[in-house]
Amino acid sequence: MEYSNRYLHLGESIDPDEHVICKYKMKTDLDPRKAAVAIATEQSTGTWTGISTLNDDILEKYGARVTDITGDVATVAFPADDFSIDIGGIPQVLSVIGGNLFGLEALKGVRLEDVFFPRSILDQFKGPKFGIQGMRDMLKRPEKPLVGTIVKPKIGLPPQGYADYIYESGMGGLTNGKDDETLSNQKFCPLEDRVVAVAEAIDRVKDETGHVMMHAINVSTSGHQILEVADRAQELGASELMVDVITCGFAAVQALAEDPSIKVPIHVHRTMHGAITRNRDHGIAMVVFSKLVRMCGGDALHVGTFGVGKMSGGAEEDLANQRACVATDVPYKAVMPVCSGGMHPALIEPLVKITGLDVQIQAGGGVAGHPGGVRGGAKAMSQAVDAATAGVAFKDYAADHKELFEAIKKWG
Ligand code: CAP
Ligand code: MG
Repeated sequence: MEYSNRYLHLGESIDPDEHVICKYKMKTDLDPRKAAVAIATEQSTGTWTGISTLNDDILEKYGARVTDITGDVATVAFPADDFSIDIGGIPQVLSVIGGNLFGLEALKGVRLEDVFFPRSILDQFKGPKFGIQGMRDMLKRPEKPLVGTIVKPKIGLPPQGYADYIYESGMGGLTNGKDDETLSNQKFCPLEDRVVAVAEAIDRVKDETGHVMMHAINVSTSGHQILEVADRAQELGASELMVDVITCGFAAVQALAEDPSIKVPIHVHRTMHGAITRNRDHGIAMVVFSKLVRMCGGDALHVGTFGVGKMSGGAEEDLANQRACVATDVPYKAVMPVCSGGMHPALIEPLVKITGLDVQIQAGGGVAGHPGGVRGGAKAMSQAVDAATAGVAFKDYAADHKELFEAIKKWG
């Protein structure tokens, strides 16, 4: 390999309005400058050897620049002109900042830790249509955390049994329901039948109690069908749509969010992200995906449970995701951060101390596993959220709230 030091610009100051700036954590036996140059070269104007077709003008205008190496983290700045958003979009962005570099022999491991986009690129995306405020308005829930469930078992229930679960959840005070990521259009629960039955259940809850709820129908599917499936679900009464961003792609989130006929929020699940984000020495940090989801228009996004639930992640990574959802330095509405995975009522007190109130907390097992059934679990979750909002200690609140008491007894 012949890597040219012409990509090395240590100490040079870079205009953040003209560049996409990436932080790469590197594991290498080489001089870290060589490893960083390998990234800058491969991902911009170069290849593994010097080439006669690369002139100074092209290198100067489009070559990436390694501007800093601190410890094992290299900063690489890509000129904004290296990117093509009108045609290309996030797939093209990812092929630059997160493409071939992961396979380079020069690096034993490399992790894209963070990315910063210039305004000229951010302005080419629309961000969420609803986001935190829009969802709160729709749910008539101005202040408290949203509280939801993932219907469990994740597969197997027929449409009516499924809708009964949502009815019980709504009667117990939950604001949100959602399909699990593996539920789609299986024979035991066809999507159209499920949408209709769930919409009826939500209407019944509203008629009987005035309580408003939404449920995200999983429309994750092949690219050529996703808009059609989403339109059909909405037409039949879906109040929210769910898409799996890693398996369907960022372009799928953007296609749904930017379709003018879609008038409901988009809940973004991230199944399979752990294959890319979990290894601290290789892959892409979730915060990068969180930023891209916001650009593409996801209204709610799974950010992890800050170390309290069942999935790996941890407070630091999850805080970065939460910040990416709500930061005010980008021209978009704030995304609702969703905490899911092993949650149950007794975990809400420590969670809300970290997250604050602008969050959607949801539990599958933590609702359906309650001794009082789904309604009991929903009530316990709602009580836990009420206590956390009021800043009352759970143990005290549980003294006169039976369902929360039972949840703490089982899981606390
Ligand atoms: C939660 C969940 C979600 C996870 C995924 C599940 O169910 O529906 O898919 O939250 O993790 O099937 O595990 P439980 P993440 O409440 O029963 O655990 O949000 O971190 O992507
Ligand atoms: Mg799930």
